[in-house]
Amino acid sequence: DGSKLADIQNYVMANKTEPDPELFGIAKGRNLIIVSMESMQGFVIHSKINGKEVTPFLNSLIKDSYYFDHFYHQTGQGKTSDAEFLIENSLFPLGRGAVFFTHSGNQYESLAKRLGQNGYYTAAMHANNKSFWNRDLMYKSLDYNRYYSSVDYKIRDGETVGWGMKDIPFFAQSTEMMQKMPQPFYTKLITLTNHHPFKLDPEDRYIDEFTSNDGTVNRYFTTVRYTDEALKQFFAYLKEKGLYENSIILLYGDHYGISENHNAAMAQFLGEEITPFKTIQLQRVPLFLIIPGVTDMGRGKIISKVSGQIDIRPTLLHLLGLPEKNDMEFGTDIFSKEHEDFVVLRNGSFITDKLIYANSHCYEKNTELQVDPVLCDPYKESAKTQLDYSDQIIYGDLLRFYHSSN
Ligand code: GP9
Ligand code: MN
Repeated sequence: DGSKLADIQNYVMANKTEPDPELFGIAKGRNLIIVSMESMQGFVIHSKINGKEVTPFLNSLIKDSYYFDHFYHQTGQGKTSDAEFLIENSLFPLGRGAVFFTHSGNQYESLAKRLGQNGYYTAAMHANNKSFWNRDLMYKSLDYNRYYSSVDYKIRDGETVGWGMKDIPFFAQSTEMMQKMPQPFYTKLITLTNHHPFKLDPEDRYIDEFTSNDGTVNRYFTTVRYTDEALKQFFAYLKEKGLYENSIILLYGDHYGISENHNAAMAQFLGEEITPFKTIQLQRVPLFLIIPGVTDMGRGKIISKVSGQIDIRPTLLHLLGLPEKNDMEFGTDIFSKEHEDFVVLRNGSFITDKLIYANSHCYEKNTELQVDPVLCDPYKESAKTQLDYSDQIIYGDLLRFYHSSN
C-alpha cells in the first residue's frame, strides 16, 4: 500500500495548480452555503415552455454570479450521493455501486472536515430519511457536526410531494435553522422536489408541462420551475435574515434528470437528434457561485472553462483562503490560470476544450463529427490514471496512511 500511495501522491502533486492570487482568500471567514439541486441539467437554463422561462430566477442570477456553462456531473450509480462525494473529497465515486454505502468507514479529508478544522460549524441539511444513501453513517466519516434530516423539519399538511418535503418549506425552515448556527458555518442543502417521477401539486405548477408522449419529460420542466421558485425564495430569506452578505453561495446540479431512455422526447424538445456526442453535452449541469459584494457588483461573469464536480473542493478552499497544496485530490481550482480544460466522467468518457471521447469514439466539438481516435489518445491515458488512482485510494482506504500538512 505504501508504494501505491507514493505513486498516487507523485501524480497528484505533479498536477497541482497555483490559485489565482486575486481570488485566493477573497471569501476568507465567510459562511459557505452549498445547494445540491436535484436532477438539474444545464439545458434548462434559458429554455422556455410556451414562451415562459423554465428557470427565470436562475437565468436572472447569472449576472450576479460566476456561472459555469461547461461544467459536468461525474456521478455513477450513487447519484446524489456521488455528487456529494465528489464535492467533499475531490475523488471520483466508484464505477459500480455507491461509495456512500460501500466505503462509509474509510478515512476522508472532506471539505467539511477541513472547514471544521478551521473554525467552521458544519451541517448537512436534507429533509429525507437520514439513512437514505447511508448518509447518517457517511456524514460521520465526512466529519459533519450535524445532519438535519426529515425528523428535524416540521412537515405540515400539503408540504410534501413525491419523495418528501417540498423545496419551498425546506428552504424556509433551513434558513431559520441556519440563523441559529454558530458562524462561520458550512451548510449543504439538498433539494428534492425535482426528482423523478417529477410529481407536483396543481398549486405548485408555475408553467405548463411540455407536450410529447413522454410524461416524464413533460413533467420535468414543471418541477425544475418549482425548484427555481424555491431558490428565488431562499435567496430572499437569506437576505432577510442577514445571512447573504457574509456568505458565499454555490449551487450545482447533481446529475441528469432525463436519462437516455427519453431521447425521443428530448429530441422533440431540443429540435435535434440526440447523438452520442449530444448525450455527453447533456451531462452538463449548472454551476453558480455567488460571492456577495463581488459577483453581484458587476464582477460576475460566464466562465466556459471545461470543469466538473471534482474541481469544486479545491476551488472553494482557495476562495476561502485555505491552501490545499498537499491534499490528495483529483480536481483543480477552476479559477487557476493553469486549470486544464479536461474533465473525466465516471464511465471513462472525457471532454476537453476541443474534443469529446465517448463510447470509444473521438469527436471534434466544433463539427460534432467523429475524428481520428488518435486525437483523443493523449487524454485517454490520463483519464484512466485518474480513475484508477482514485479507485485505489478508496478500495485501499489509503488516506489512513497519508498525512497532509497544509
Ligand atoms: C434522496 C435524494 C435523491 O435523499 O438525494 O436521490 P437520487 O435518487 O437522486 O440519488
Ligand atoms: Mn439526485
